[in-house]
Amino acid sequence: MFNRIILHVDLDAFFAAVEQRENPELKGKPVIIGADPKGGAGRGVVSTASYEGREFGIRSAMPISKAWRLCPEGVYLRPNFGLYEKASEKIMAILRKYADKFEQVGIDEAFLDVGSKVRDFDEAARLADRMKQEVLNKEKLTCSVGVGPNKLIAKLASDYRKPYGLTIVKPENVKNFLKPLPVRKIPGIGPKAEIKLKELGIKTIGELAIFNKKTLIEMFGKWGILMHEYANGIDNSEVIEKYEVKSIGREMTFEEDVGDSGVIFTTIDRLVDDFHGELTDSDIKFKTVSIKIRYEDFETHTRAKSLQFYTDDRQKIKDISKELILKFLQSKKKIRLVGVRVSGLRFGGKQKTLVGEF
Ligand code: TTP
Ligand code: MG
Repeated sequence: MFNRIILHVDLDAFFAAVEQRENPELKGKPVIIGADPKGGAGRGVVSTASYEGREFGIRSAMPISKAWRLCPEGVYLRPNFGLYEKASEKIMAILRKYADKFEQVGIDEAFLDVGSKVRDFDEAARLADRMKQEVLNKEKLTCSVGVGPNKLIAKLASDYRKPYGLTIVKPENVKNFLKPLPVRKIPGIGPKAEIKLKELGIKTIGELAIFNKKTLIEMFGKWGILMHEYANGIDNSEVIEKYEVKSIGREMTFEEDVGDSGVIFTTIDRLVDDFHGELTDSDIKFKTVSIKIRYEDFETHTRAKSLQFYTDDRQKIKDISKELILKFLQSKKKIRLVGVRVSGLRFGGKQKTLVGEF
């Protein structure tokens, strides 16, 4: 836990910046992404605004009708999530290379543990600078980076100077960095906690840091302890690699190469029975089934079939797999391996993503 060096990266005005990149005419203009303003009568909220739009006072989550009043001359666009996701994927792939451990948070944020890549904070600053430049050169988007001894400080630091900022907070400067910041900057302190703290006479993180812990616990329970630790710059949480499940399946290498189609078919049934529970347990549906087959001479083939609809039907996976594999069973060669996989996944009603630790 000692001497960690953590980076936090956050893209600047992300949705709006991507739109400005795609359409250079929008550069330098107030671009507001969100609900349809309908000439000021629109319902719904602002997702984000370009920095030009922010000069009019427009902020994320503000009613779109209010944004319209503040800046009727702005360019109002509905979000194009597919476009932002594509940009995000490419940027994350760039950032990942700079880290020992990488944790994406949301669409435009990531934590990087760079402990073994650099020896000290000065080297970390240079690495962060190179990284920012690579994102700008390759993806034509700017990000802000914070460097600190833990995730909390790195996150607050990336937010400190924006856009295209780089803020380094060395361990010896943590206290002074935090001191003047409003308590609302601490992740988890929302408007309600802010009011409660204000009643105690606490407005800044510095005031919270020296406040009586017992009173905080009485008021907030366990969260009071954590809040006090945060205010003192303590955060031992680690950067956790997460991966998104893109497909689910199984494959099997036979002890002895197989020539009998019947054995292949029962193996397919077994493989499907083996992983099908993962789909139902996690409320996952699929659209595509693919098979893999490897002959005794290691020649390998895959084939896939996509359905018109999402399903989690077990029998369907079995039927399609057998249909796909059939033509490979006509060969005289014996089979060394078979595999079945489903992809094109849709996660439950709530669109949750499956994450796991490496
Ligand atoms: P943020 O990183 O919070 O905001 P931002 O990237 O637009 O601006 P900043 O320069 O301050 O980082 O969020 C990333 C994207 O998430 C943002 O571009 C749009 C979306 N978003 C919403 O849709 N609604 C919201 O309330 C917020 C905060 C963000
Ligand atoms: Mg951002």
